[in-house]
Amino acid sequence: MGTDRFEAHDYYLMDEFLSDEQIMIRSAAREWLKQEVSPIIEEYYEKGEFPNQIVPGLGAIGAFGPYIPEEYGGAGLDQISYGLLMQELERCDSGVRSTASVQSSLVMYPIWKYGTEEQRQKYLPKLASGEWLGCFGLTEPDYGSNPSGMITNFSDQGDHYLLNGAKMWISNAPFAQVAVVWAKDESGRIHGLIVERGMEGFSTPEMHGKHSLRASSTGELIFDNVKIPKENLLPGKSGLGAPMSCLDSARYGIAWGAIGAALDCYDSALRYSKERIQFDKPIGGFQLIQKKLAEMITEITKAQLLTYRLGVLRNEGRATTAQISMAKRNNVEMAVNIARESRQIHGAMGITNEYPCMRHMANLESVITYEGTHDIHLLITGADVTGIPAFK
Ligand code: TGC
Ligand code: FAD
Repeated sequence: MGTDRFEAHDYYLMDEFLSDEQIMIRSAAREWLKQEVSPIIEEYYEKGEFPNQIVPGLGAIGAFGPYIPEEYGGAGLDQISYGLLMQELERCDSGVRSTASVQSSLVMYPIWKYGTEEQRQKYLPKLASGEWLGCFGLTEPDYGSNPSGMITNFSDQGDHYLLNGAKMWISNAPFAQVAVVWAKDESGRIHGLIVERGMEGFSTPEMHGKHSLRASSTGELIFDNVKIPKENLLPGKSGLGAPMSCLDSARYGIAWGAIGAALDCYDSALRYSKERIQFDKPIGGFQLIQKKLAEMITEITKAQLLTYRLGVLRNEGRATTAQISMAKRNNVEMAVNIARESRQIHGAMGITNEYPCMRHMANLESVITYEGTHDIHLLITGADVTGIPAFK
């Protein structure tokens, strides 16, 4: 990829809703990404590796635990700042945003919300700085959309628990120092356990062959009679609602992140349409190209409005799971469509690593599936408006 020429687009002057602090946080993240991540992201995407060297920088811009209180090393920011950070990260690459989402909402959040004070003190500062990376194990080979069916289980052995089972499709599993794992007790109730790398019987093989989210590492978590100290259970909440509340926070971040990917695709297409000459004029002068661009910025603007309002509701503690599902579903589909249109505007160049659209397009195929598939989110909205769940 050449120099990162990204310029933000704010068609409805949404920045007027933002505080100076929020704009500053976003600018700092944007500049750091342009300098440190954009120049290397295509190379790592092609290699199929996460660029581990960016982890301290992610910690420094506040991407790990943006809304976790400062006393635990977090940035103590509001939900809109958190969203803006996710937007900037995904503007660069969904895999980079994924790492921050998992760390913040799926690892730090449950430890902060449901952990003991000792657990908070032990893990949160190291996770906030990036000294440690974490992962979140909910999905299993036979239980994806239906996590309540999970098989992974633990039994009480008096002075410790014994954990058995396997998780699959786990972001950052191959190198995470710590995993928040959801497993059933002997009565079938779901609990969160903190599992650390190095515990006997715990392995994390990497999964290969992804055509999407290639700059993020994905793996399995395998538990073969792993002894878990009793103090590693998250005592604050049990049942499926515990992991689901973490997903609310991560899905909210994805709603913002998808706008970032869409903005990058739009920005690149707009610039290309003014520079590329065919039939003696810039292709941006043809009505069919203008239709694509006009529809892109319209959809981005609608998503920005939806998501900003959701952020206000999150700040007030009023956003519902179903509202979050609506935004995740709408924005990811919007971004997928824009990535595809952007790729077409770039013609053959659109399939190369000179431009970001094909990488975003492929990444978004993961984003539309993880954290609840597109159709599961539709069913969440359906259940909310009718009062009749149609999952089973
Ligand atoms: P259901 O009967 O609806 O609910 C069971 C219990 O859970 C409670 N609950 C929630 N509580 C808090 N917040 C939420 N968002 C909640 N959603 C549900 C619910 O109240 C109930 O509690 P109780 O006390 O009455 O028992 O559950 P169900 O089994 O019918 O499933 C519903 C369904 C399908 C909507 C849900 O399970 C679902 O969303 N499935 C999708 C699974 C998913 O999103 N997995 C994501 C894995 S993590 C991931 O993908 C990370 S990607 C990382 C990256 O960014 O790289
Ligand atoms: P399935 O549940 O098997 O679904 C297959 C199809 O059936 C989908 O189209 C789905 O919409 C449809 N379907 C399922 N149930 C219904 C229904 N009731 N009604 C109608 N249609 C239905 N998980 C983690 O726990 N931690 C992670 O860090 C993590 N990272 C991931 C990273 C990547 C790159 C990917 C791709 C996935 C990751 N996941 C992670 C897993 C992800 O959450 C699951 O893939 C997702 O929840 C869907 O589960 P599944 O793939 O088993 O699909």
